[in-house]
Amino acid sequence: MKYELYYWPEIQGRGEYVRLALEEAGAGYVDVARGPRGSAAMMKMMDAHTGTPPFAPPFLKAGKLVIGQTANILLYLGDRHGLAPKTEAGKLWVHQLQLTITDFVVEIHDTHHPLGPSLYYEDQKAPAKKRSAEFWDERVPKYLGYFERLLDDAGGAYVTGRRLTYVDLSLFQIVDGLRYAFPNRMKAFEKDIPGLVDLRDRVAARPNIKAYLASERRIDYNEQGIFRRYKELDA
Ligand SMILES: N[C@@H](CCC(=O)N[C@@H](CS)C(=O)NCC(=O)O)C(=O)O
Repeated sequence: MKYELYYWPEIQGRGEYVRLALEEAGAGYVDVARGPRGSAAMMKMMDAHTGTPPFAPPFLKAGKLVIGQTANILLYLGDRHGLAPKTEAGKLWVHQLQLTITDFVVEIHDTHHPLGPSLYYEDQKAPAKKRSAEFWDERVPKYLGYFERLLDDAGGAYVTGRRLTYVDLSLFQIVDGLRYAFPNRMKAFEKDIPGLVDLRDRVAARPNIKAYLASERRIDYNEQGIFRRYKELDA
């Protein structure tokens, strides 16, 4: 079965967590909105009055299933492609971790859009600066400190131990994205998360991920996505 991924064509955004899982699994997929008339097809799926229309991208079409919400998509793919533990407790655990990453992604987004996603960044620069300072003083140490501790406690190469899960792929994206958006802050902070930095490199070196990162399928970071580089926020 060839999956259809629906996500905004110009950004990594939340679609990237799904792309990384599909790429690691070596699964066949089409990034629909990046193809001709793909964005219109994506809108049509969201406007549907039958089935399970998603509220927002990313969503994945897998045969007859249409699955929305990043963590929900990963729950599905993790099970089918060996990117999650097999036990119920293990599945719930990695899903819980992914939902925590989902919360963190919202906070990353809110560093540049603290007043709301519909307003221009230029109209919320001062609050964004304040929010970014709080983000780095309080939230990054709390979230990444948590994942660093889990990694340490697991005693293996990955967050749940010896085997890679989709959570490790997402943590790769988090560390990599923060490096892009906040190079100065990350430079100073990385000494506090040596395990996560190693994890980022370990994931980047996996053959399928390495090939993906070097391919045109990997969209470059830019100032439309979740991770945006604004010098004034990286003081
Ligand atoms: N909780 C959802 C959030 C989905 C979401 O916010 N998608 C963004 C793009 S990254 C979007 O297009 N949102 C449209 C909107 O909120 O109106 C997830 O994790 O997938």
